[in-house]
Amino acid sequence: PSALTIRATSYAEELVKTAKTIASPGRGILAMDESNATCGKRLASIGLENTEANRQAYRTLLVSAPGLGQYISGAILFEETLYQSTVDGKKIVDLLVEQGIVPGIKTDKGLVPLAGSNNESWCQGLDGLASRSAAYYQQGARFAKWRTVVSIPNGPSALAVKEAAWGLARYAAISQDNGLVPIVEPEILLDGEHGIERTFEVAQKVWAEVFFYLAQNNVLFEGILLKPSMVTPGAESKVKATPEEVADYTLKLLKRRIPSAVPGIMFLSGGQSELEATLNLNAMNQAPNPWHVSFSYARALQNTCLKTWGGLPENVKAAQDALLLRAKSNSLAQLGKYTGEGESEEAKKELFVKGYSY
Ligand code: 5MM
Repeated sequence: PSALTIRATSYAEELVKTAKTIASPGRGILAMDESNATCGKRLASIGLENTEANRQAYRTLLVSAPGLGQYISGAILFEETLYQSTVDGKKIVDLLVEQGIVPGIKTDKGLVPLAGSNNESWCQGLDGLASRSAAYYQQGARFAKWRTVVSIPNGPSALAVKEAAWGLARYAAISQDNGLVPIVEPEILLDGEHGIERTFEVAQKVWAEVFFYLAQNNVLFEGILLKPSMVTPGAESKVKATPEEVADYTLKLLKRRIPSAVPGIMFLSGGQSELEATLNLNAMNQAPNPWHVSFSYARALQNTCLKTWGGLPENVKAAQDALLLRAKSNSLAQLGKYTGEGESEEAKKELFVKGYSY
């Protein structure tokens, strides 16, 4: 029997193939799965109303950027987008597949207060997840995303870490049973004044528990992707870290905690500026890694693009160029070949918002 039969899912071979396709050299993930509430905040920042038509116009702009698939291997969608068409009436999923981009779906139902904790959160969405995942697969999704958060200033309490890890593991097993490669995302929020050592300590705890419960739930490690936070000082720390320091700590964490069976590590940007996120990724790829170390950015891919668009049809091309520039820069960073040339002032702006909640 194949080694993959450890996971009793009929999708095992396909999961491994999907994960490998997403973790292919020079490519990463475009996270464009903002829930309607978050998308509303993004649209408000350029003076647009949060209507379905505006969300459709923006998502059409993103997925139809010419040649995007050269740098982007997967796009995470919110449920509305998975079932939506472009403004010209083409199914968004079909357009992604034509671009060589695997469609993905956010399956978590968002964060709510965790009773009994120190003002921490937990992530909802396990009820009905199997049938939702099966329906998303039918609709063309081949991978899923579940984002839960851990706060350093609020603890993290042992309870919050355990809940986050257990929820991710149950989600991962259910996703794999339904043909979706689960992206496992315990985001350690940037908030706080702590130094990089403290983030490192918390990240070690979190990932130890996540892998303990993934194993307990018989999750096939070859058929998952991770979406970790980079190990950095808290956003309000007086001490800043260089890309080399971030890379050292982050790689040390991965080496200690992440089995090499996992094909791809797709970092989130978490409020770093577009440039910082690219430089940090590039620093991590200066030497070969056991995994594909890449990106799954939302803000750090979309910020300049959104601002450039400003909701005006005549700016669509310039906005797509801005997206392609970020995608290409991060593609080069995935290969360790980014030089920082041709970057705008907008790309250097920090995107962190204190106490930010999606
Ligand atoms: C795109 O935003 C994602 C979904 O957020 P909400 O449903 O909570 O609105 C979010 O999970 C995102 O994919 C990750 O946080 C990574 O985004 P950043 O901006 O940190 O790279």
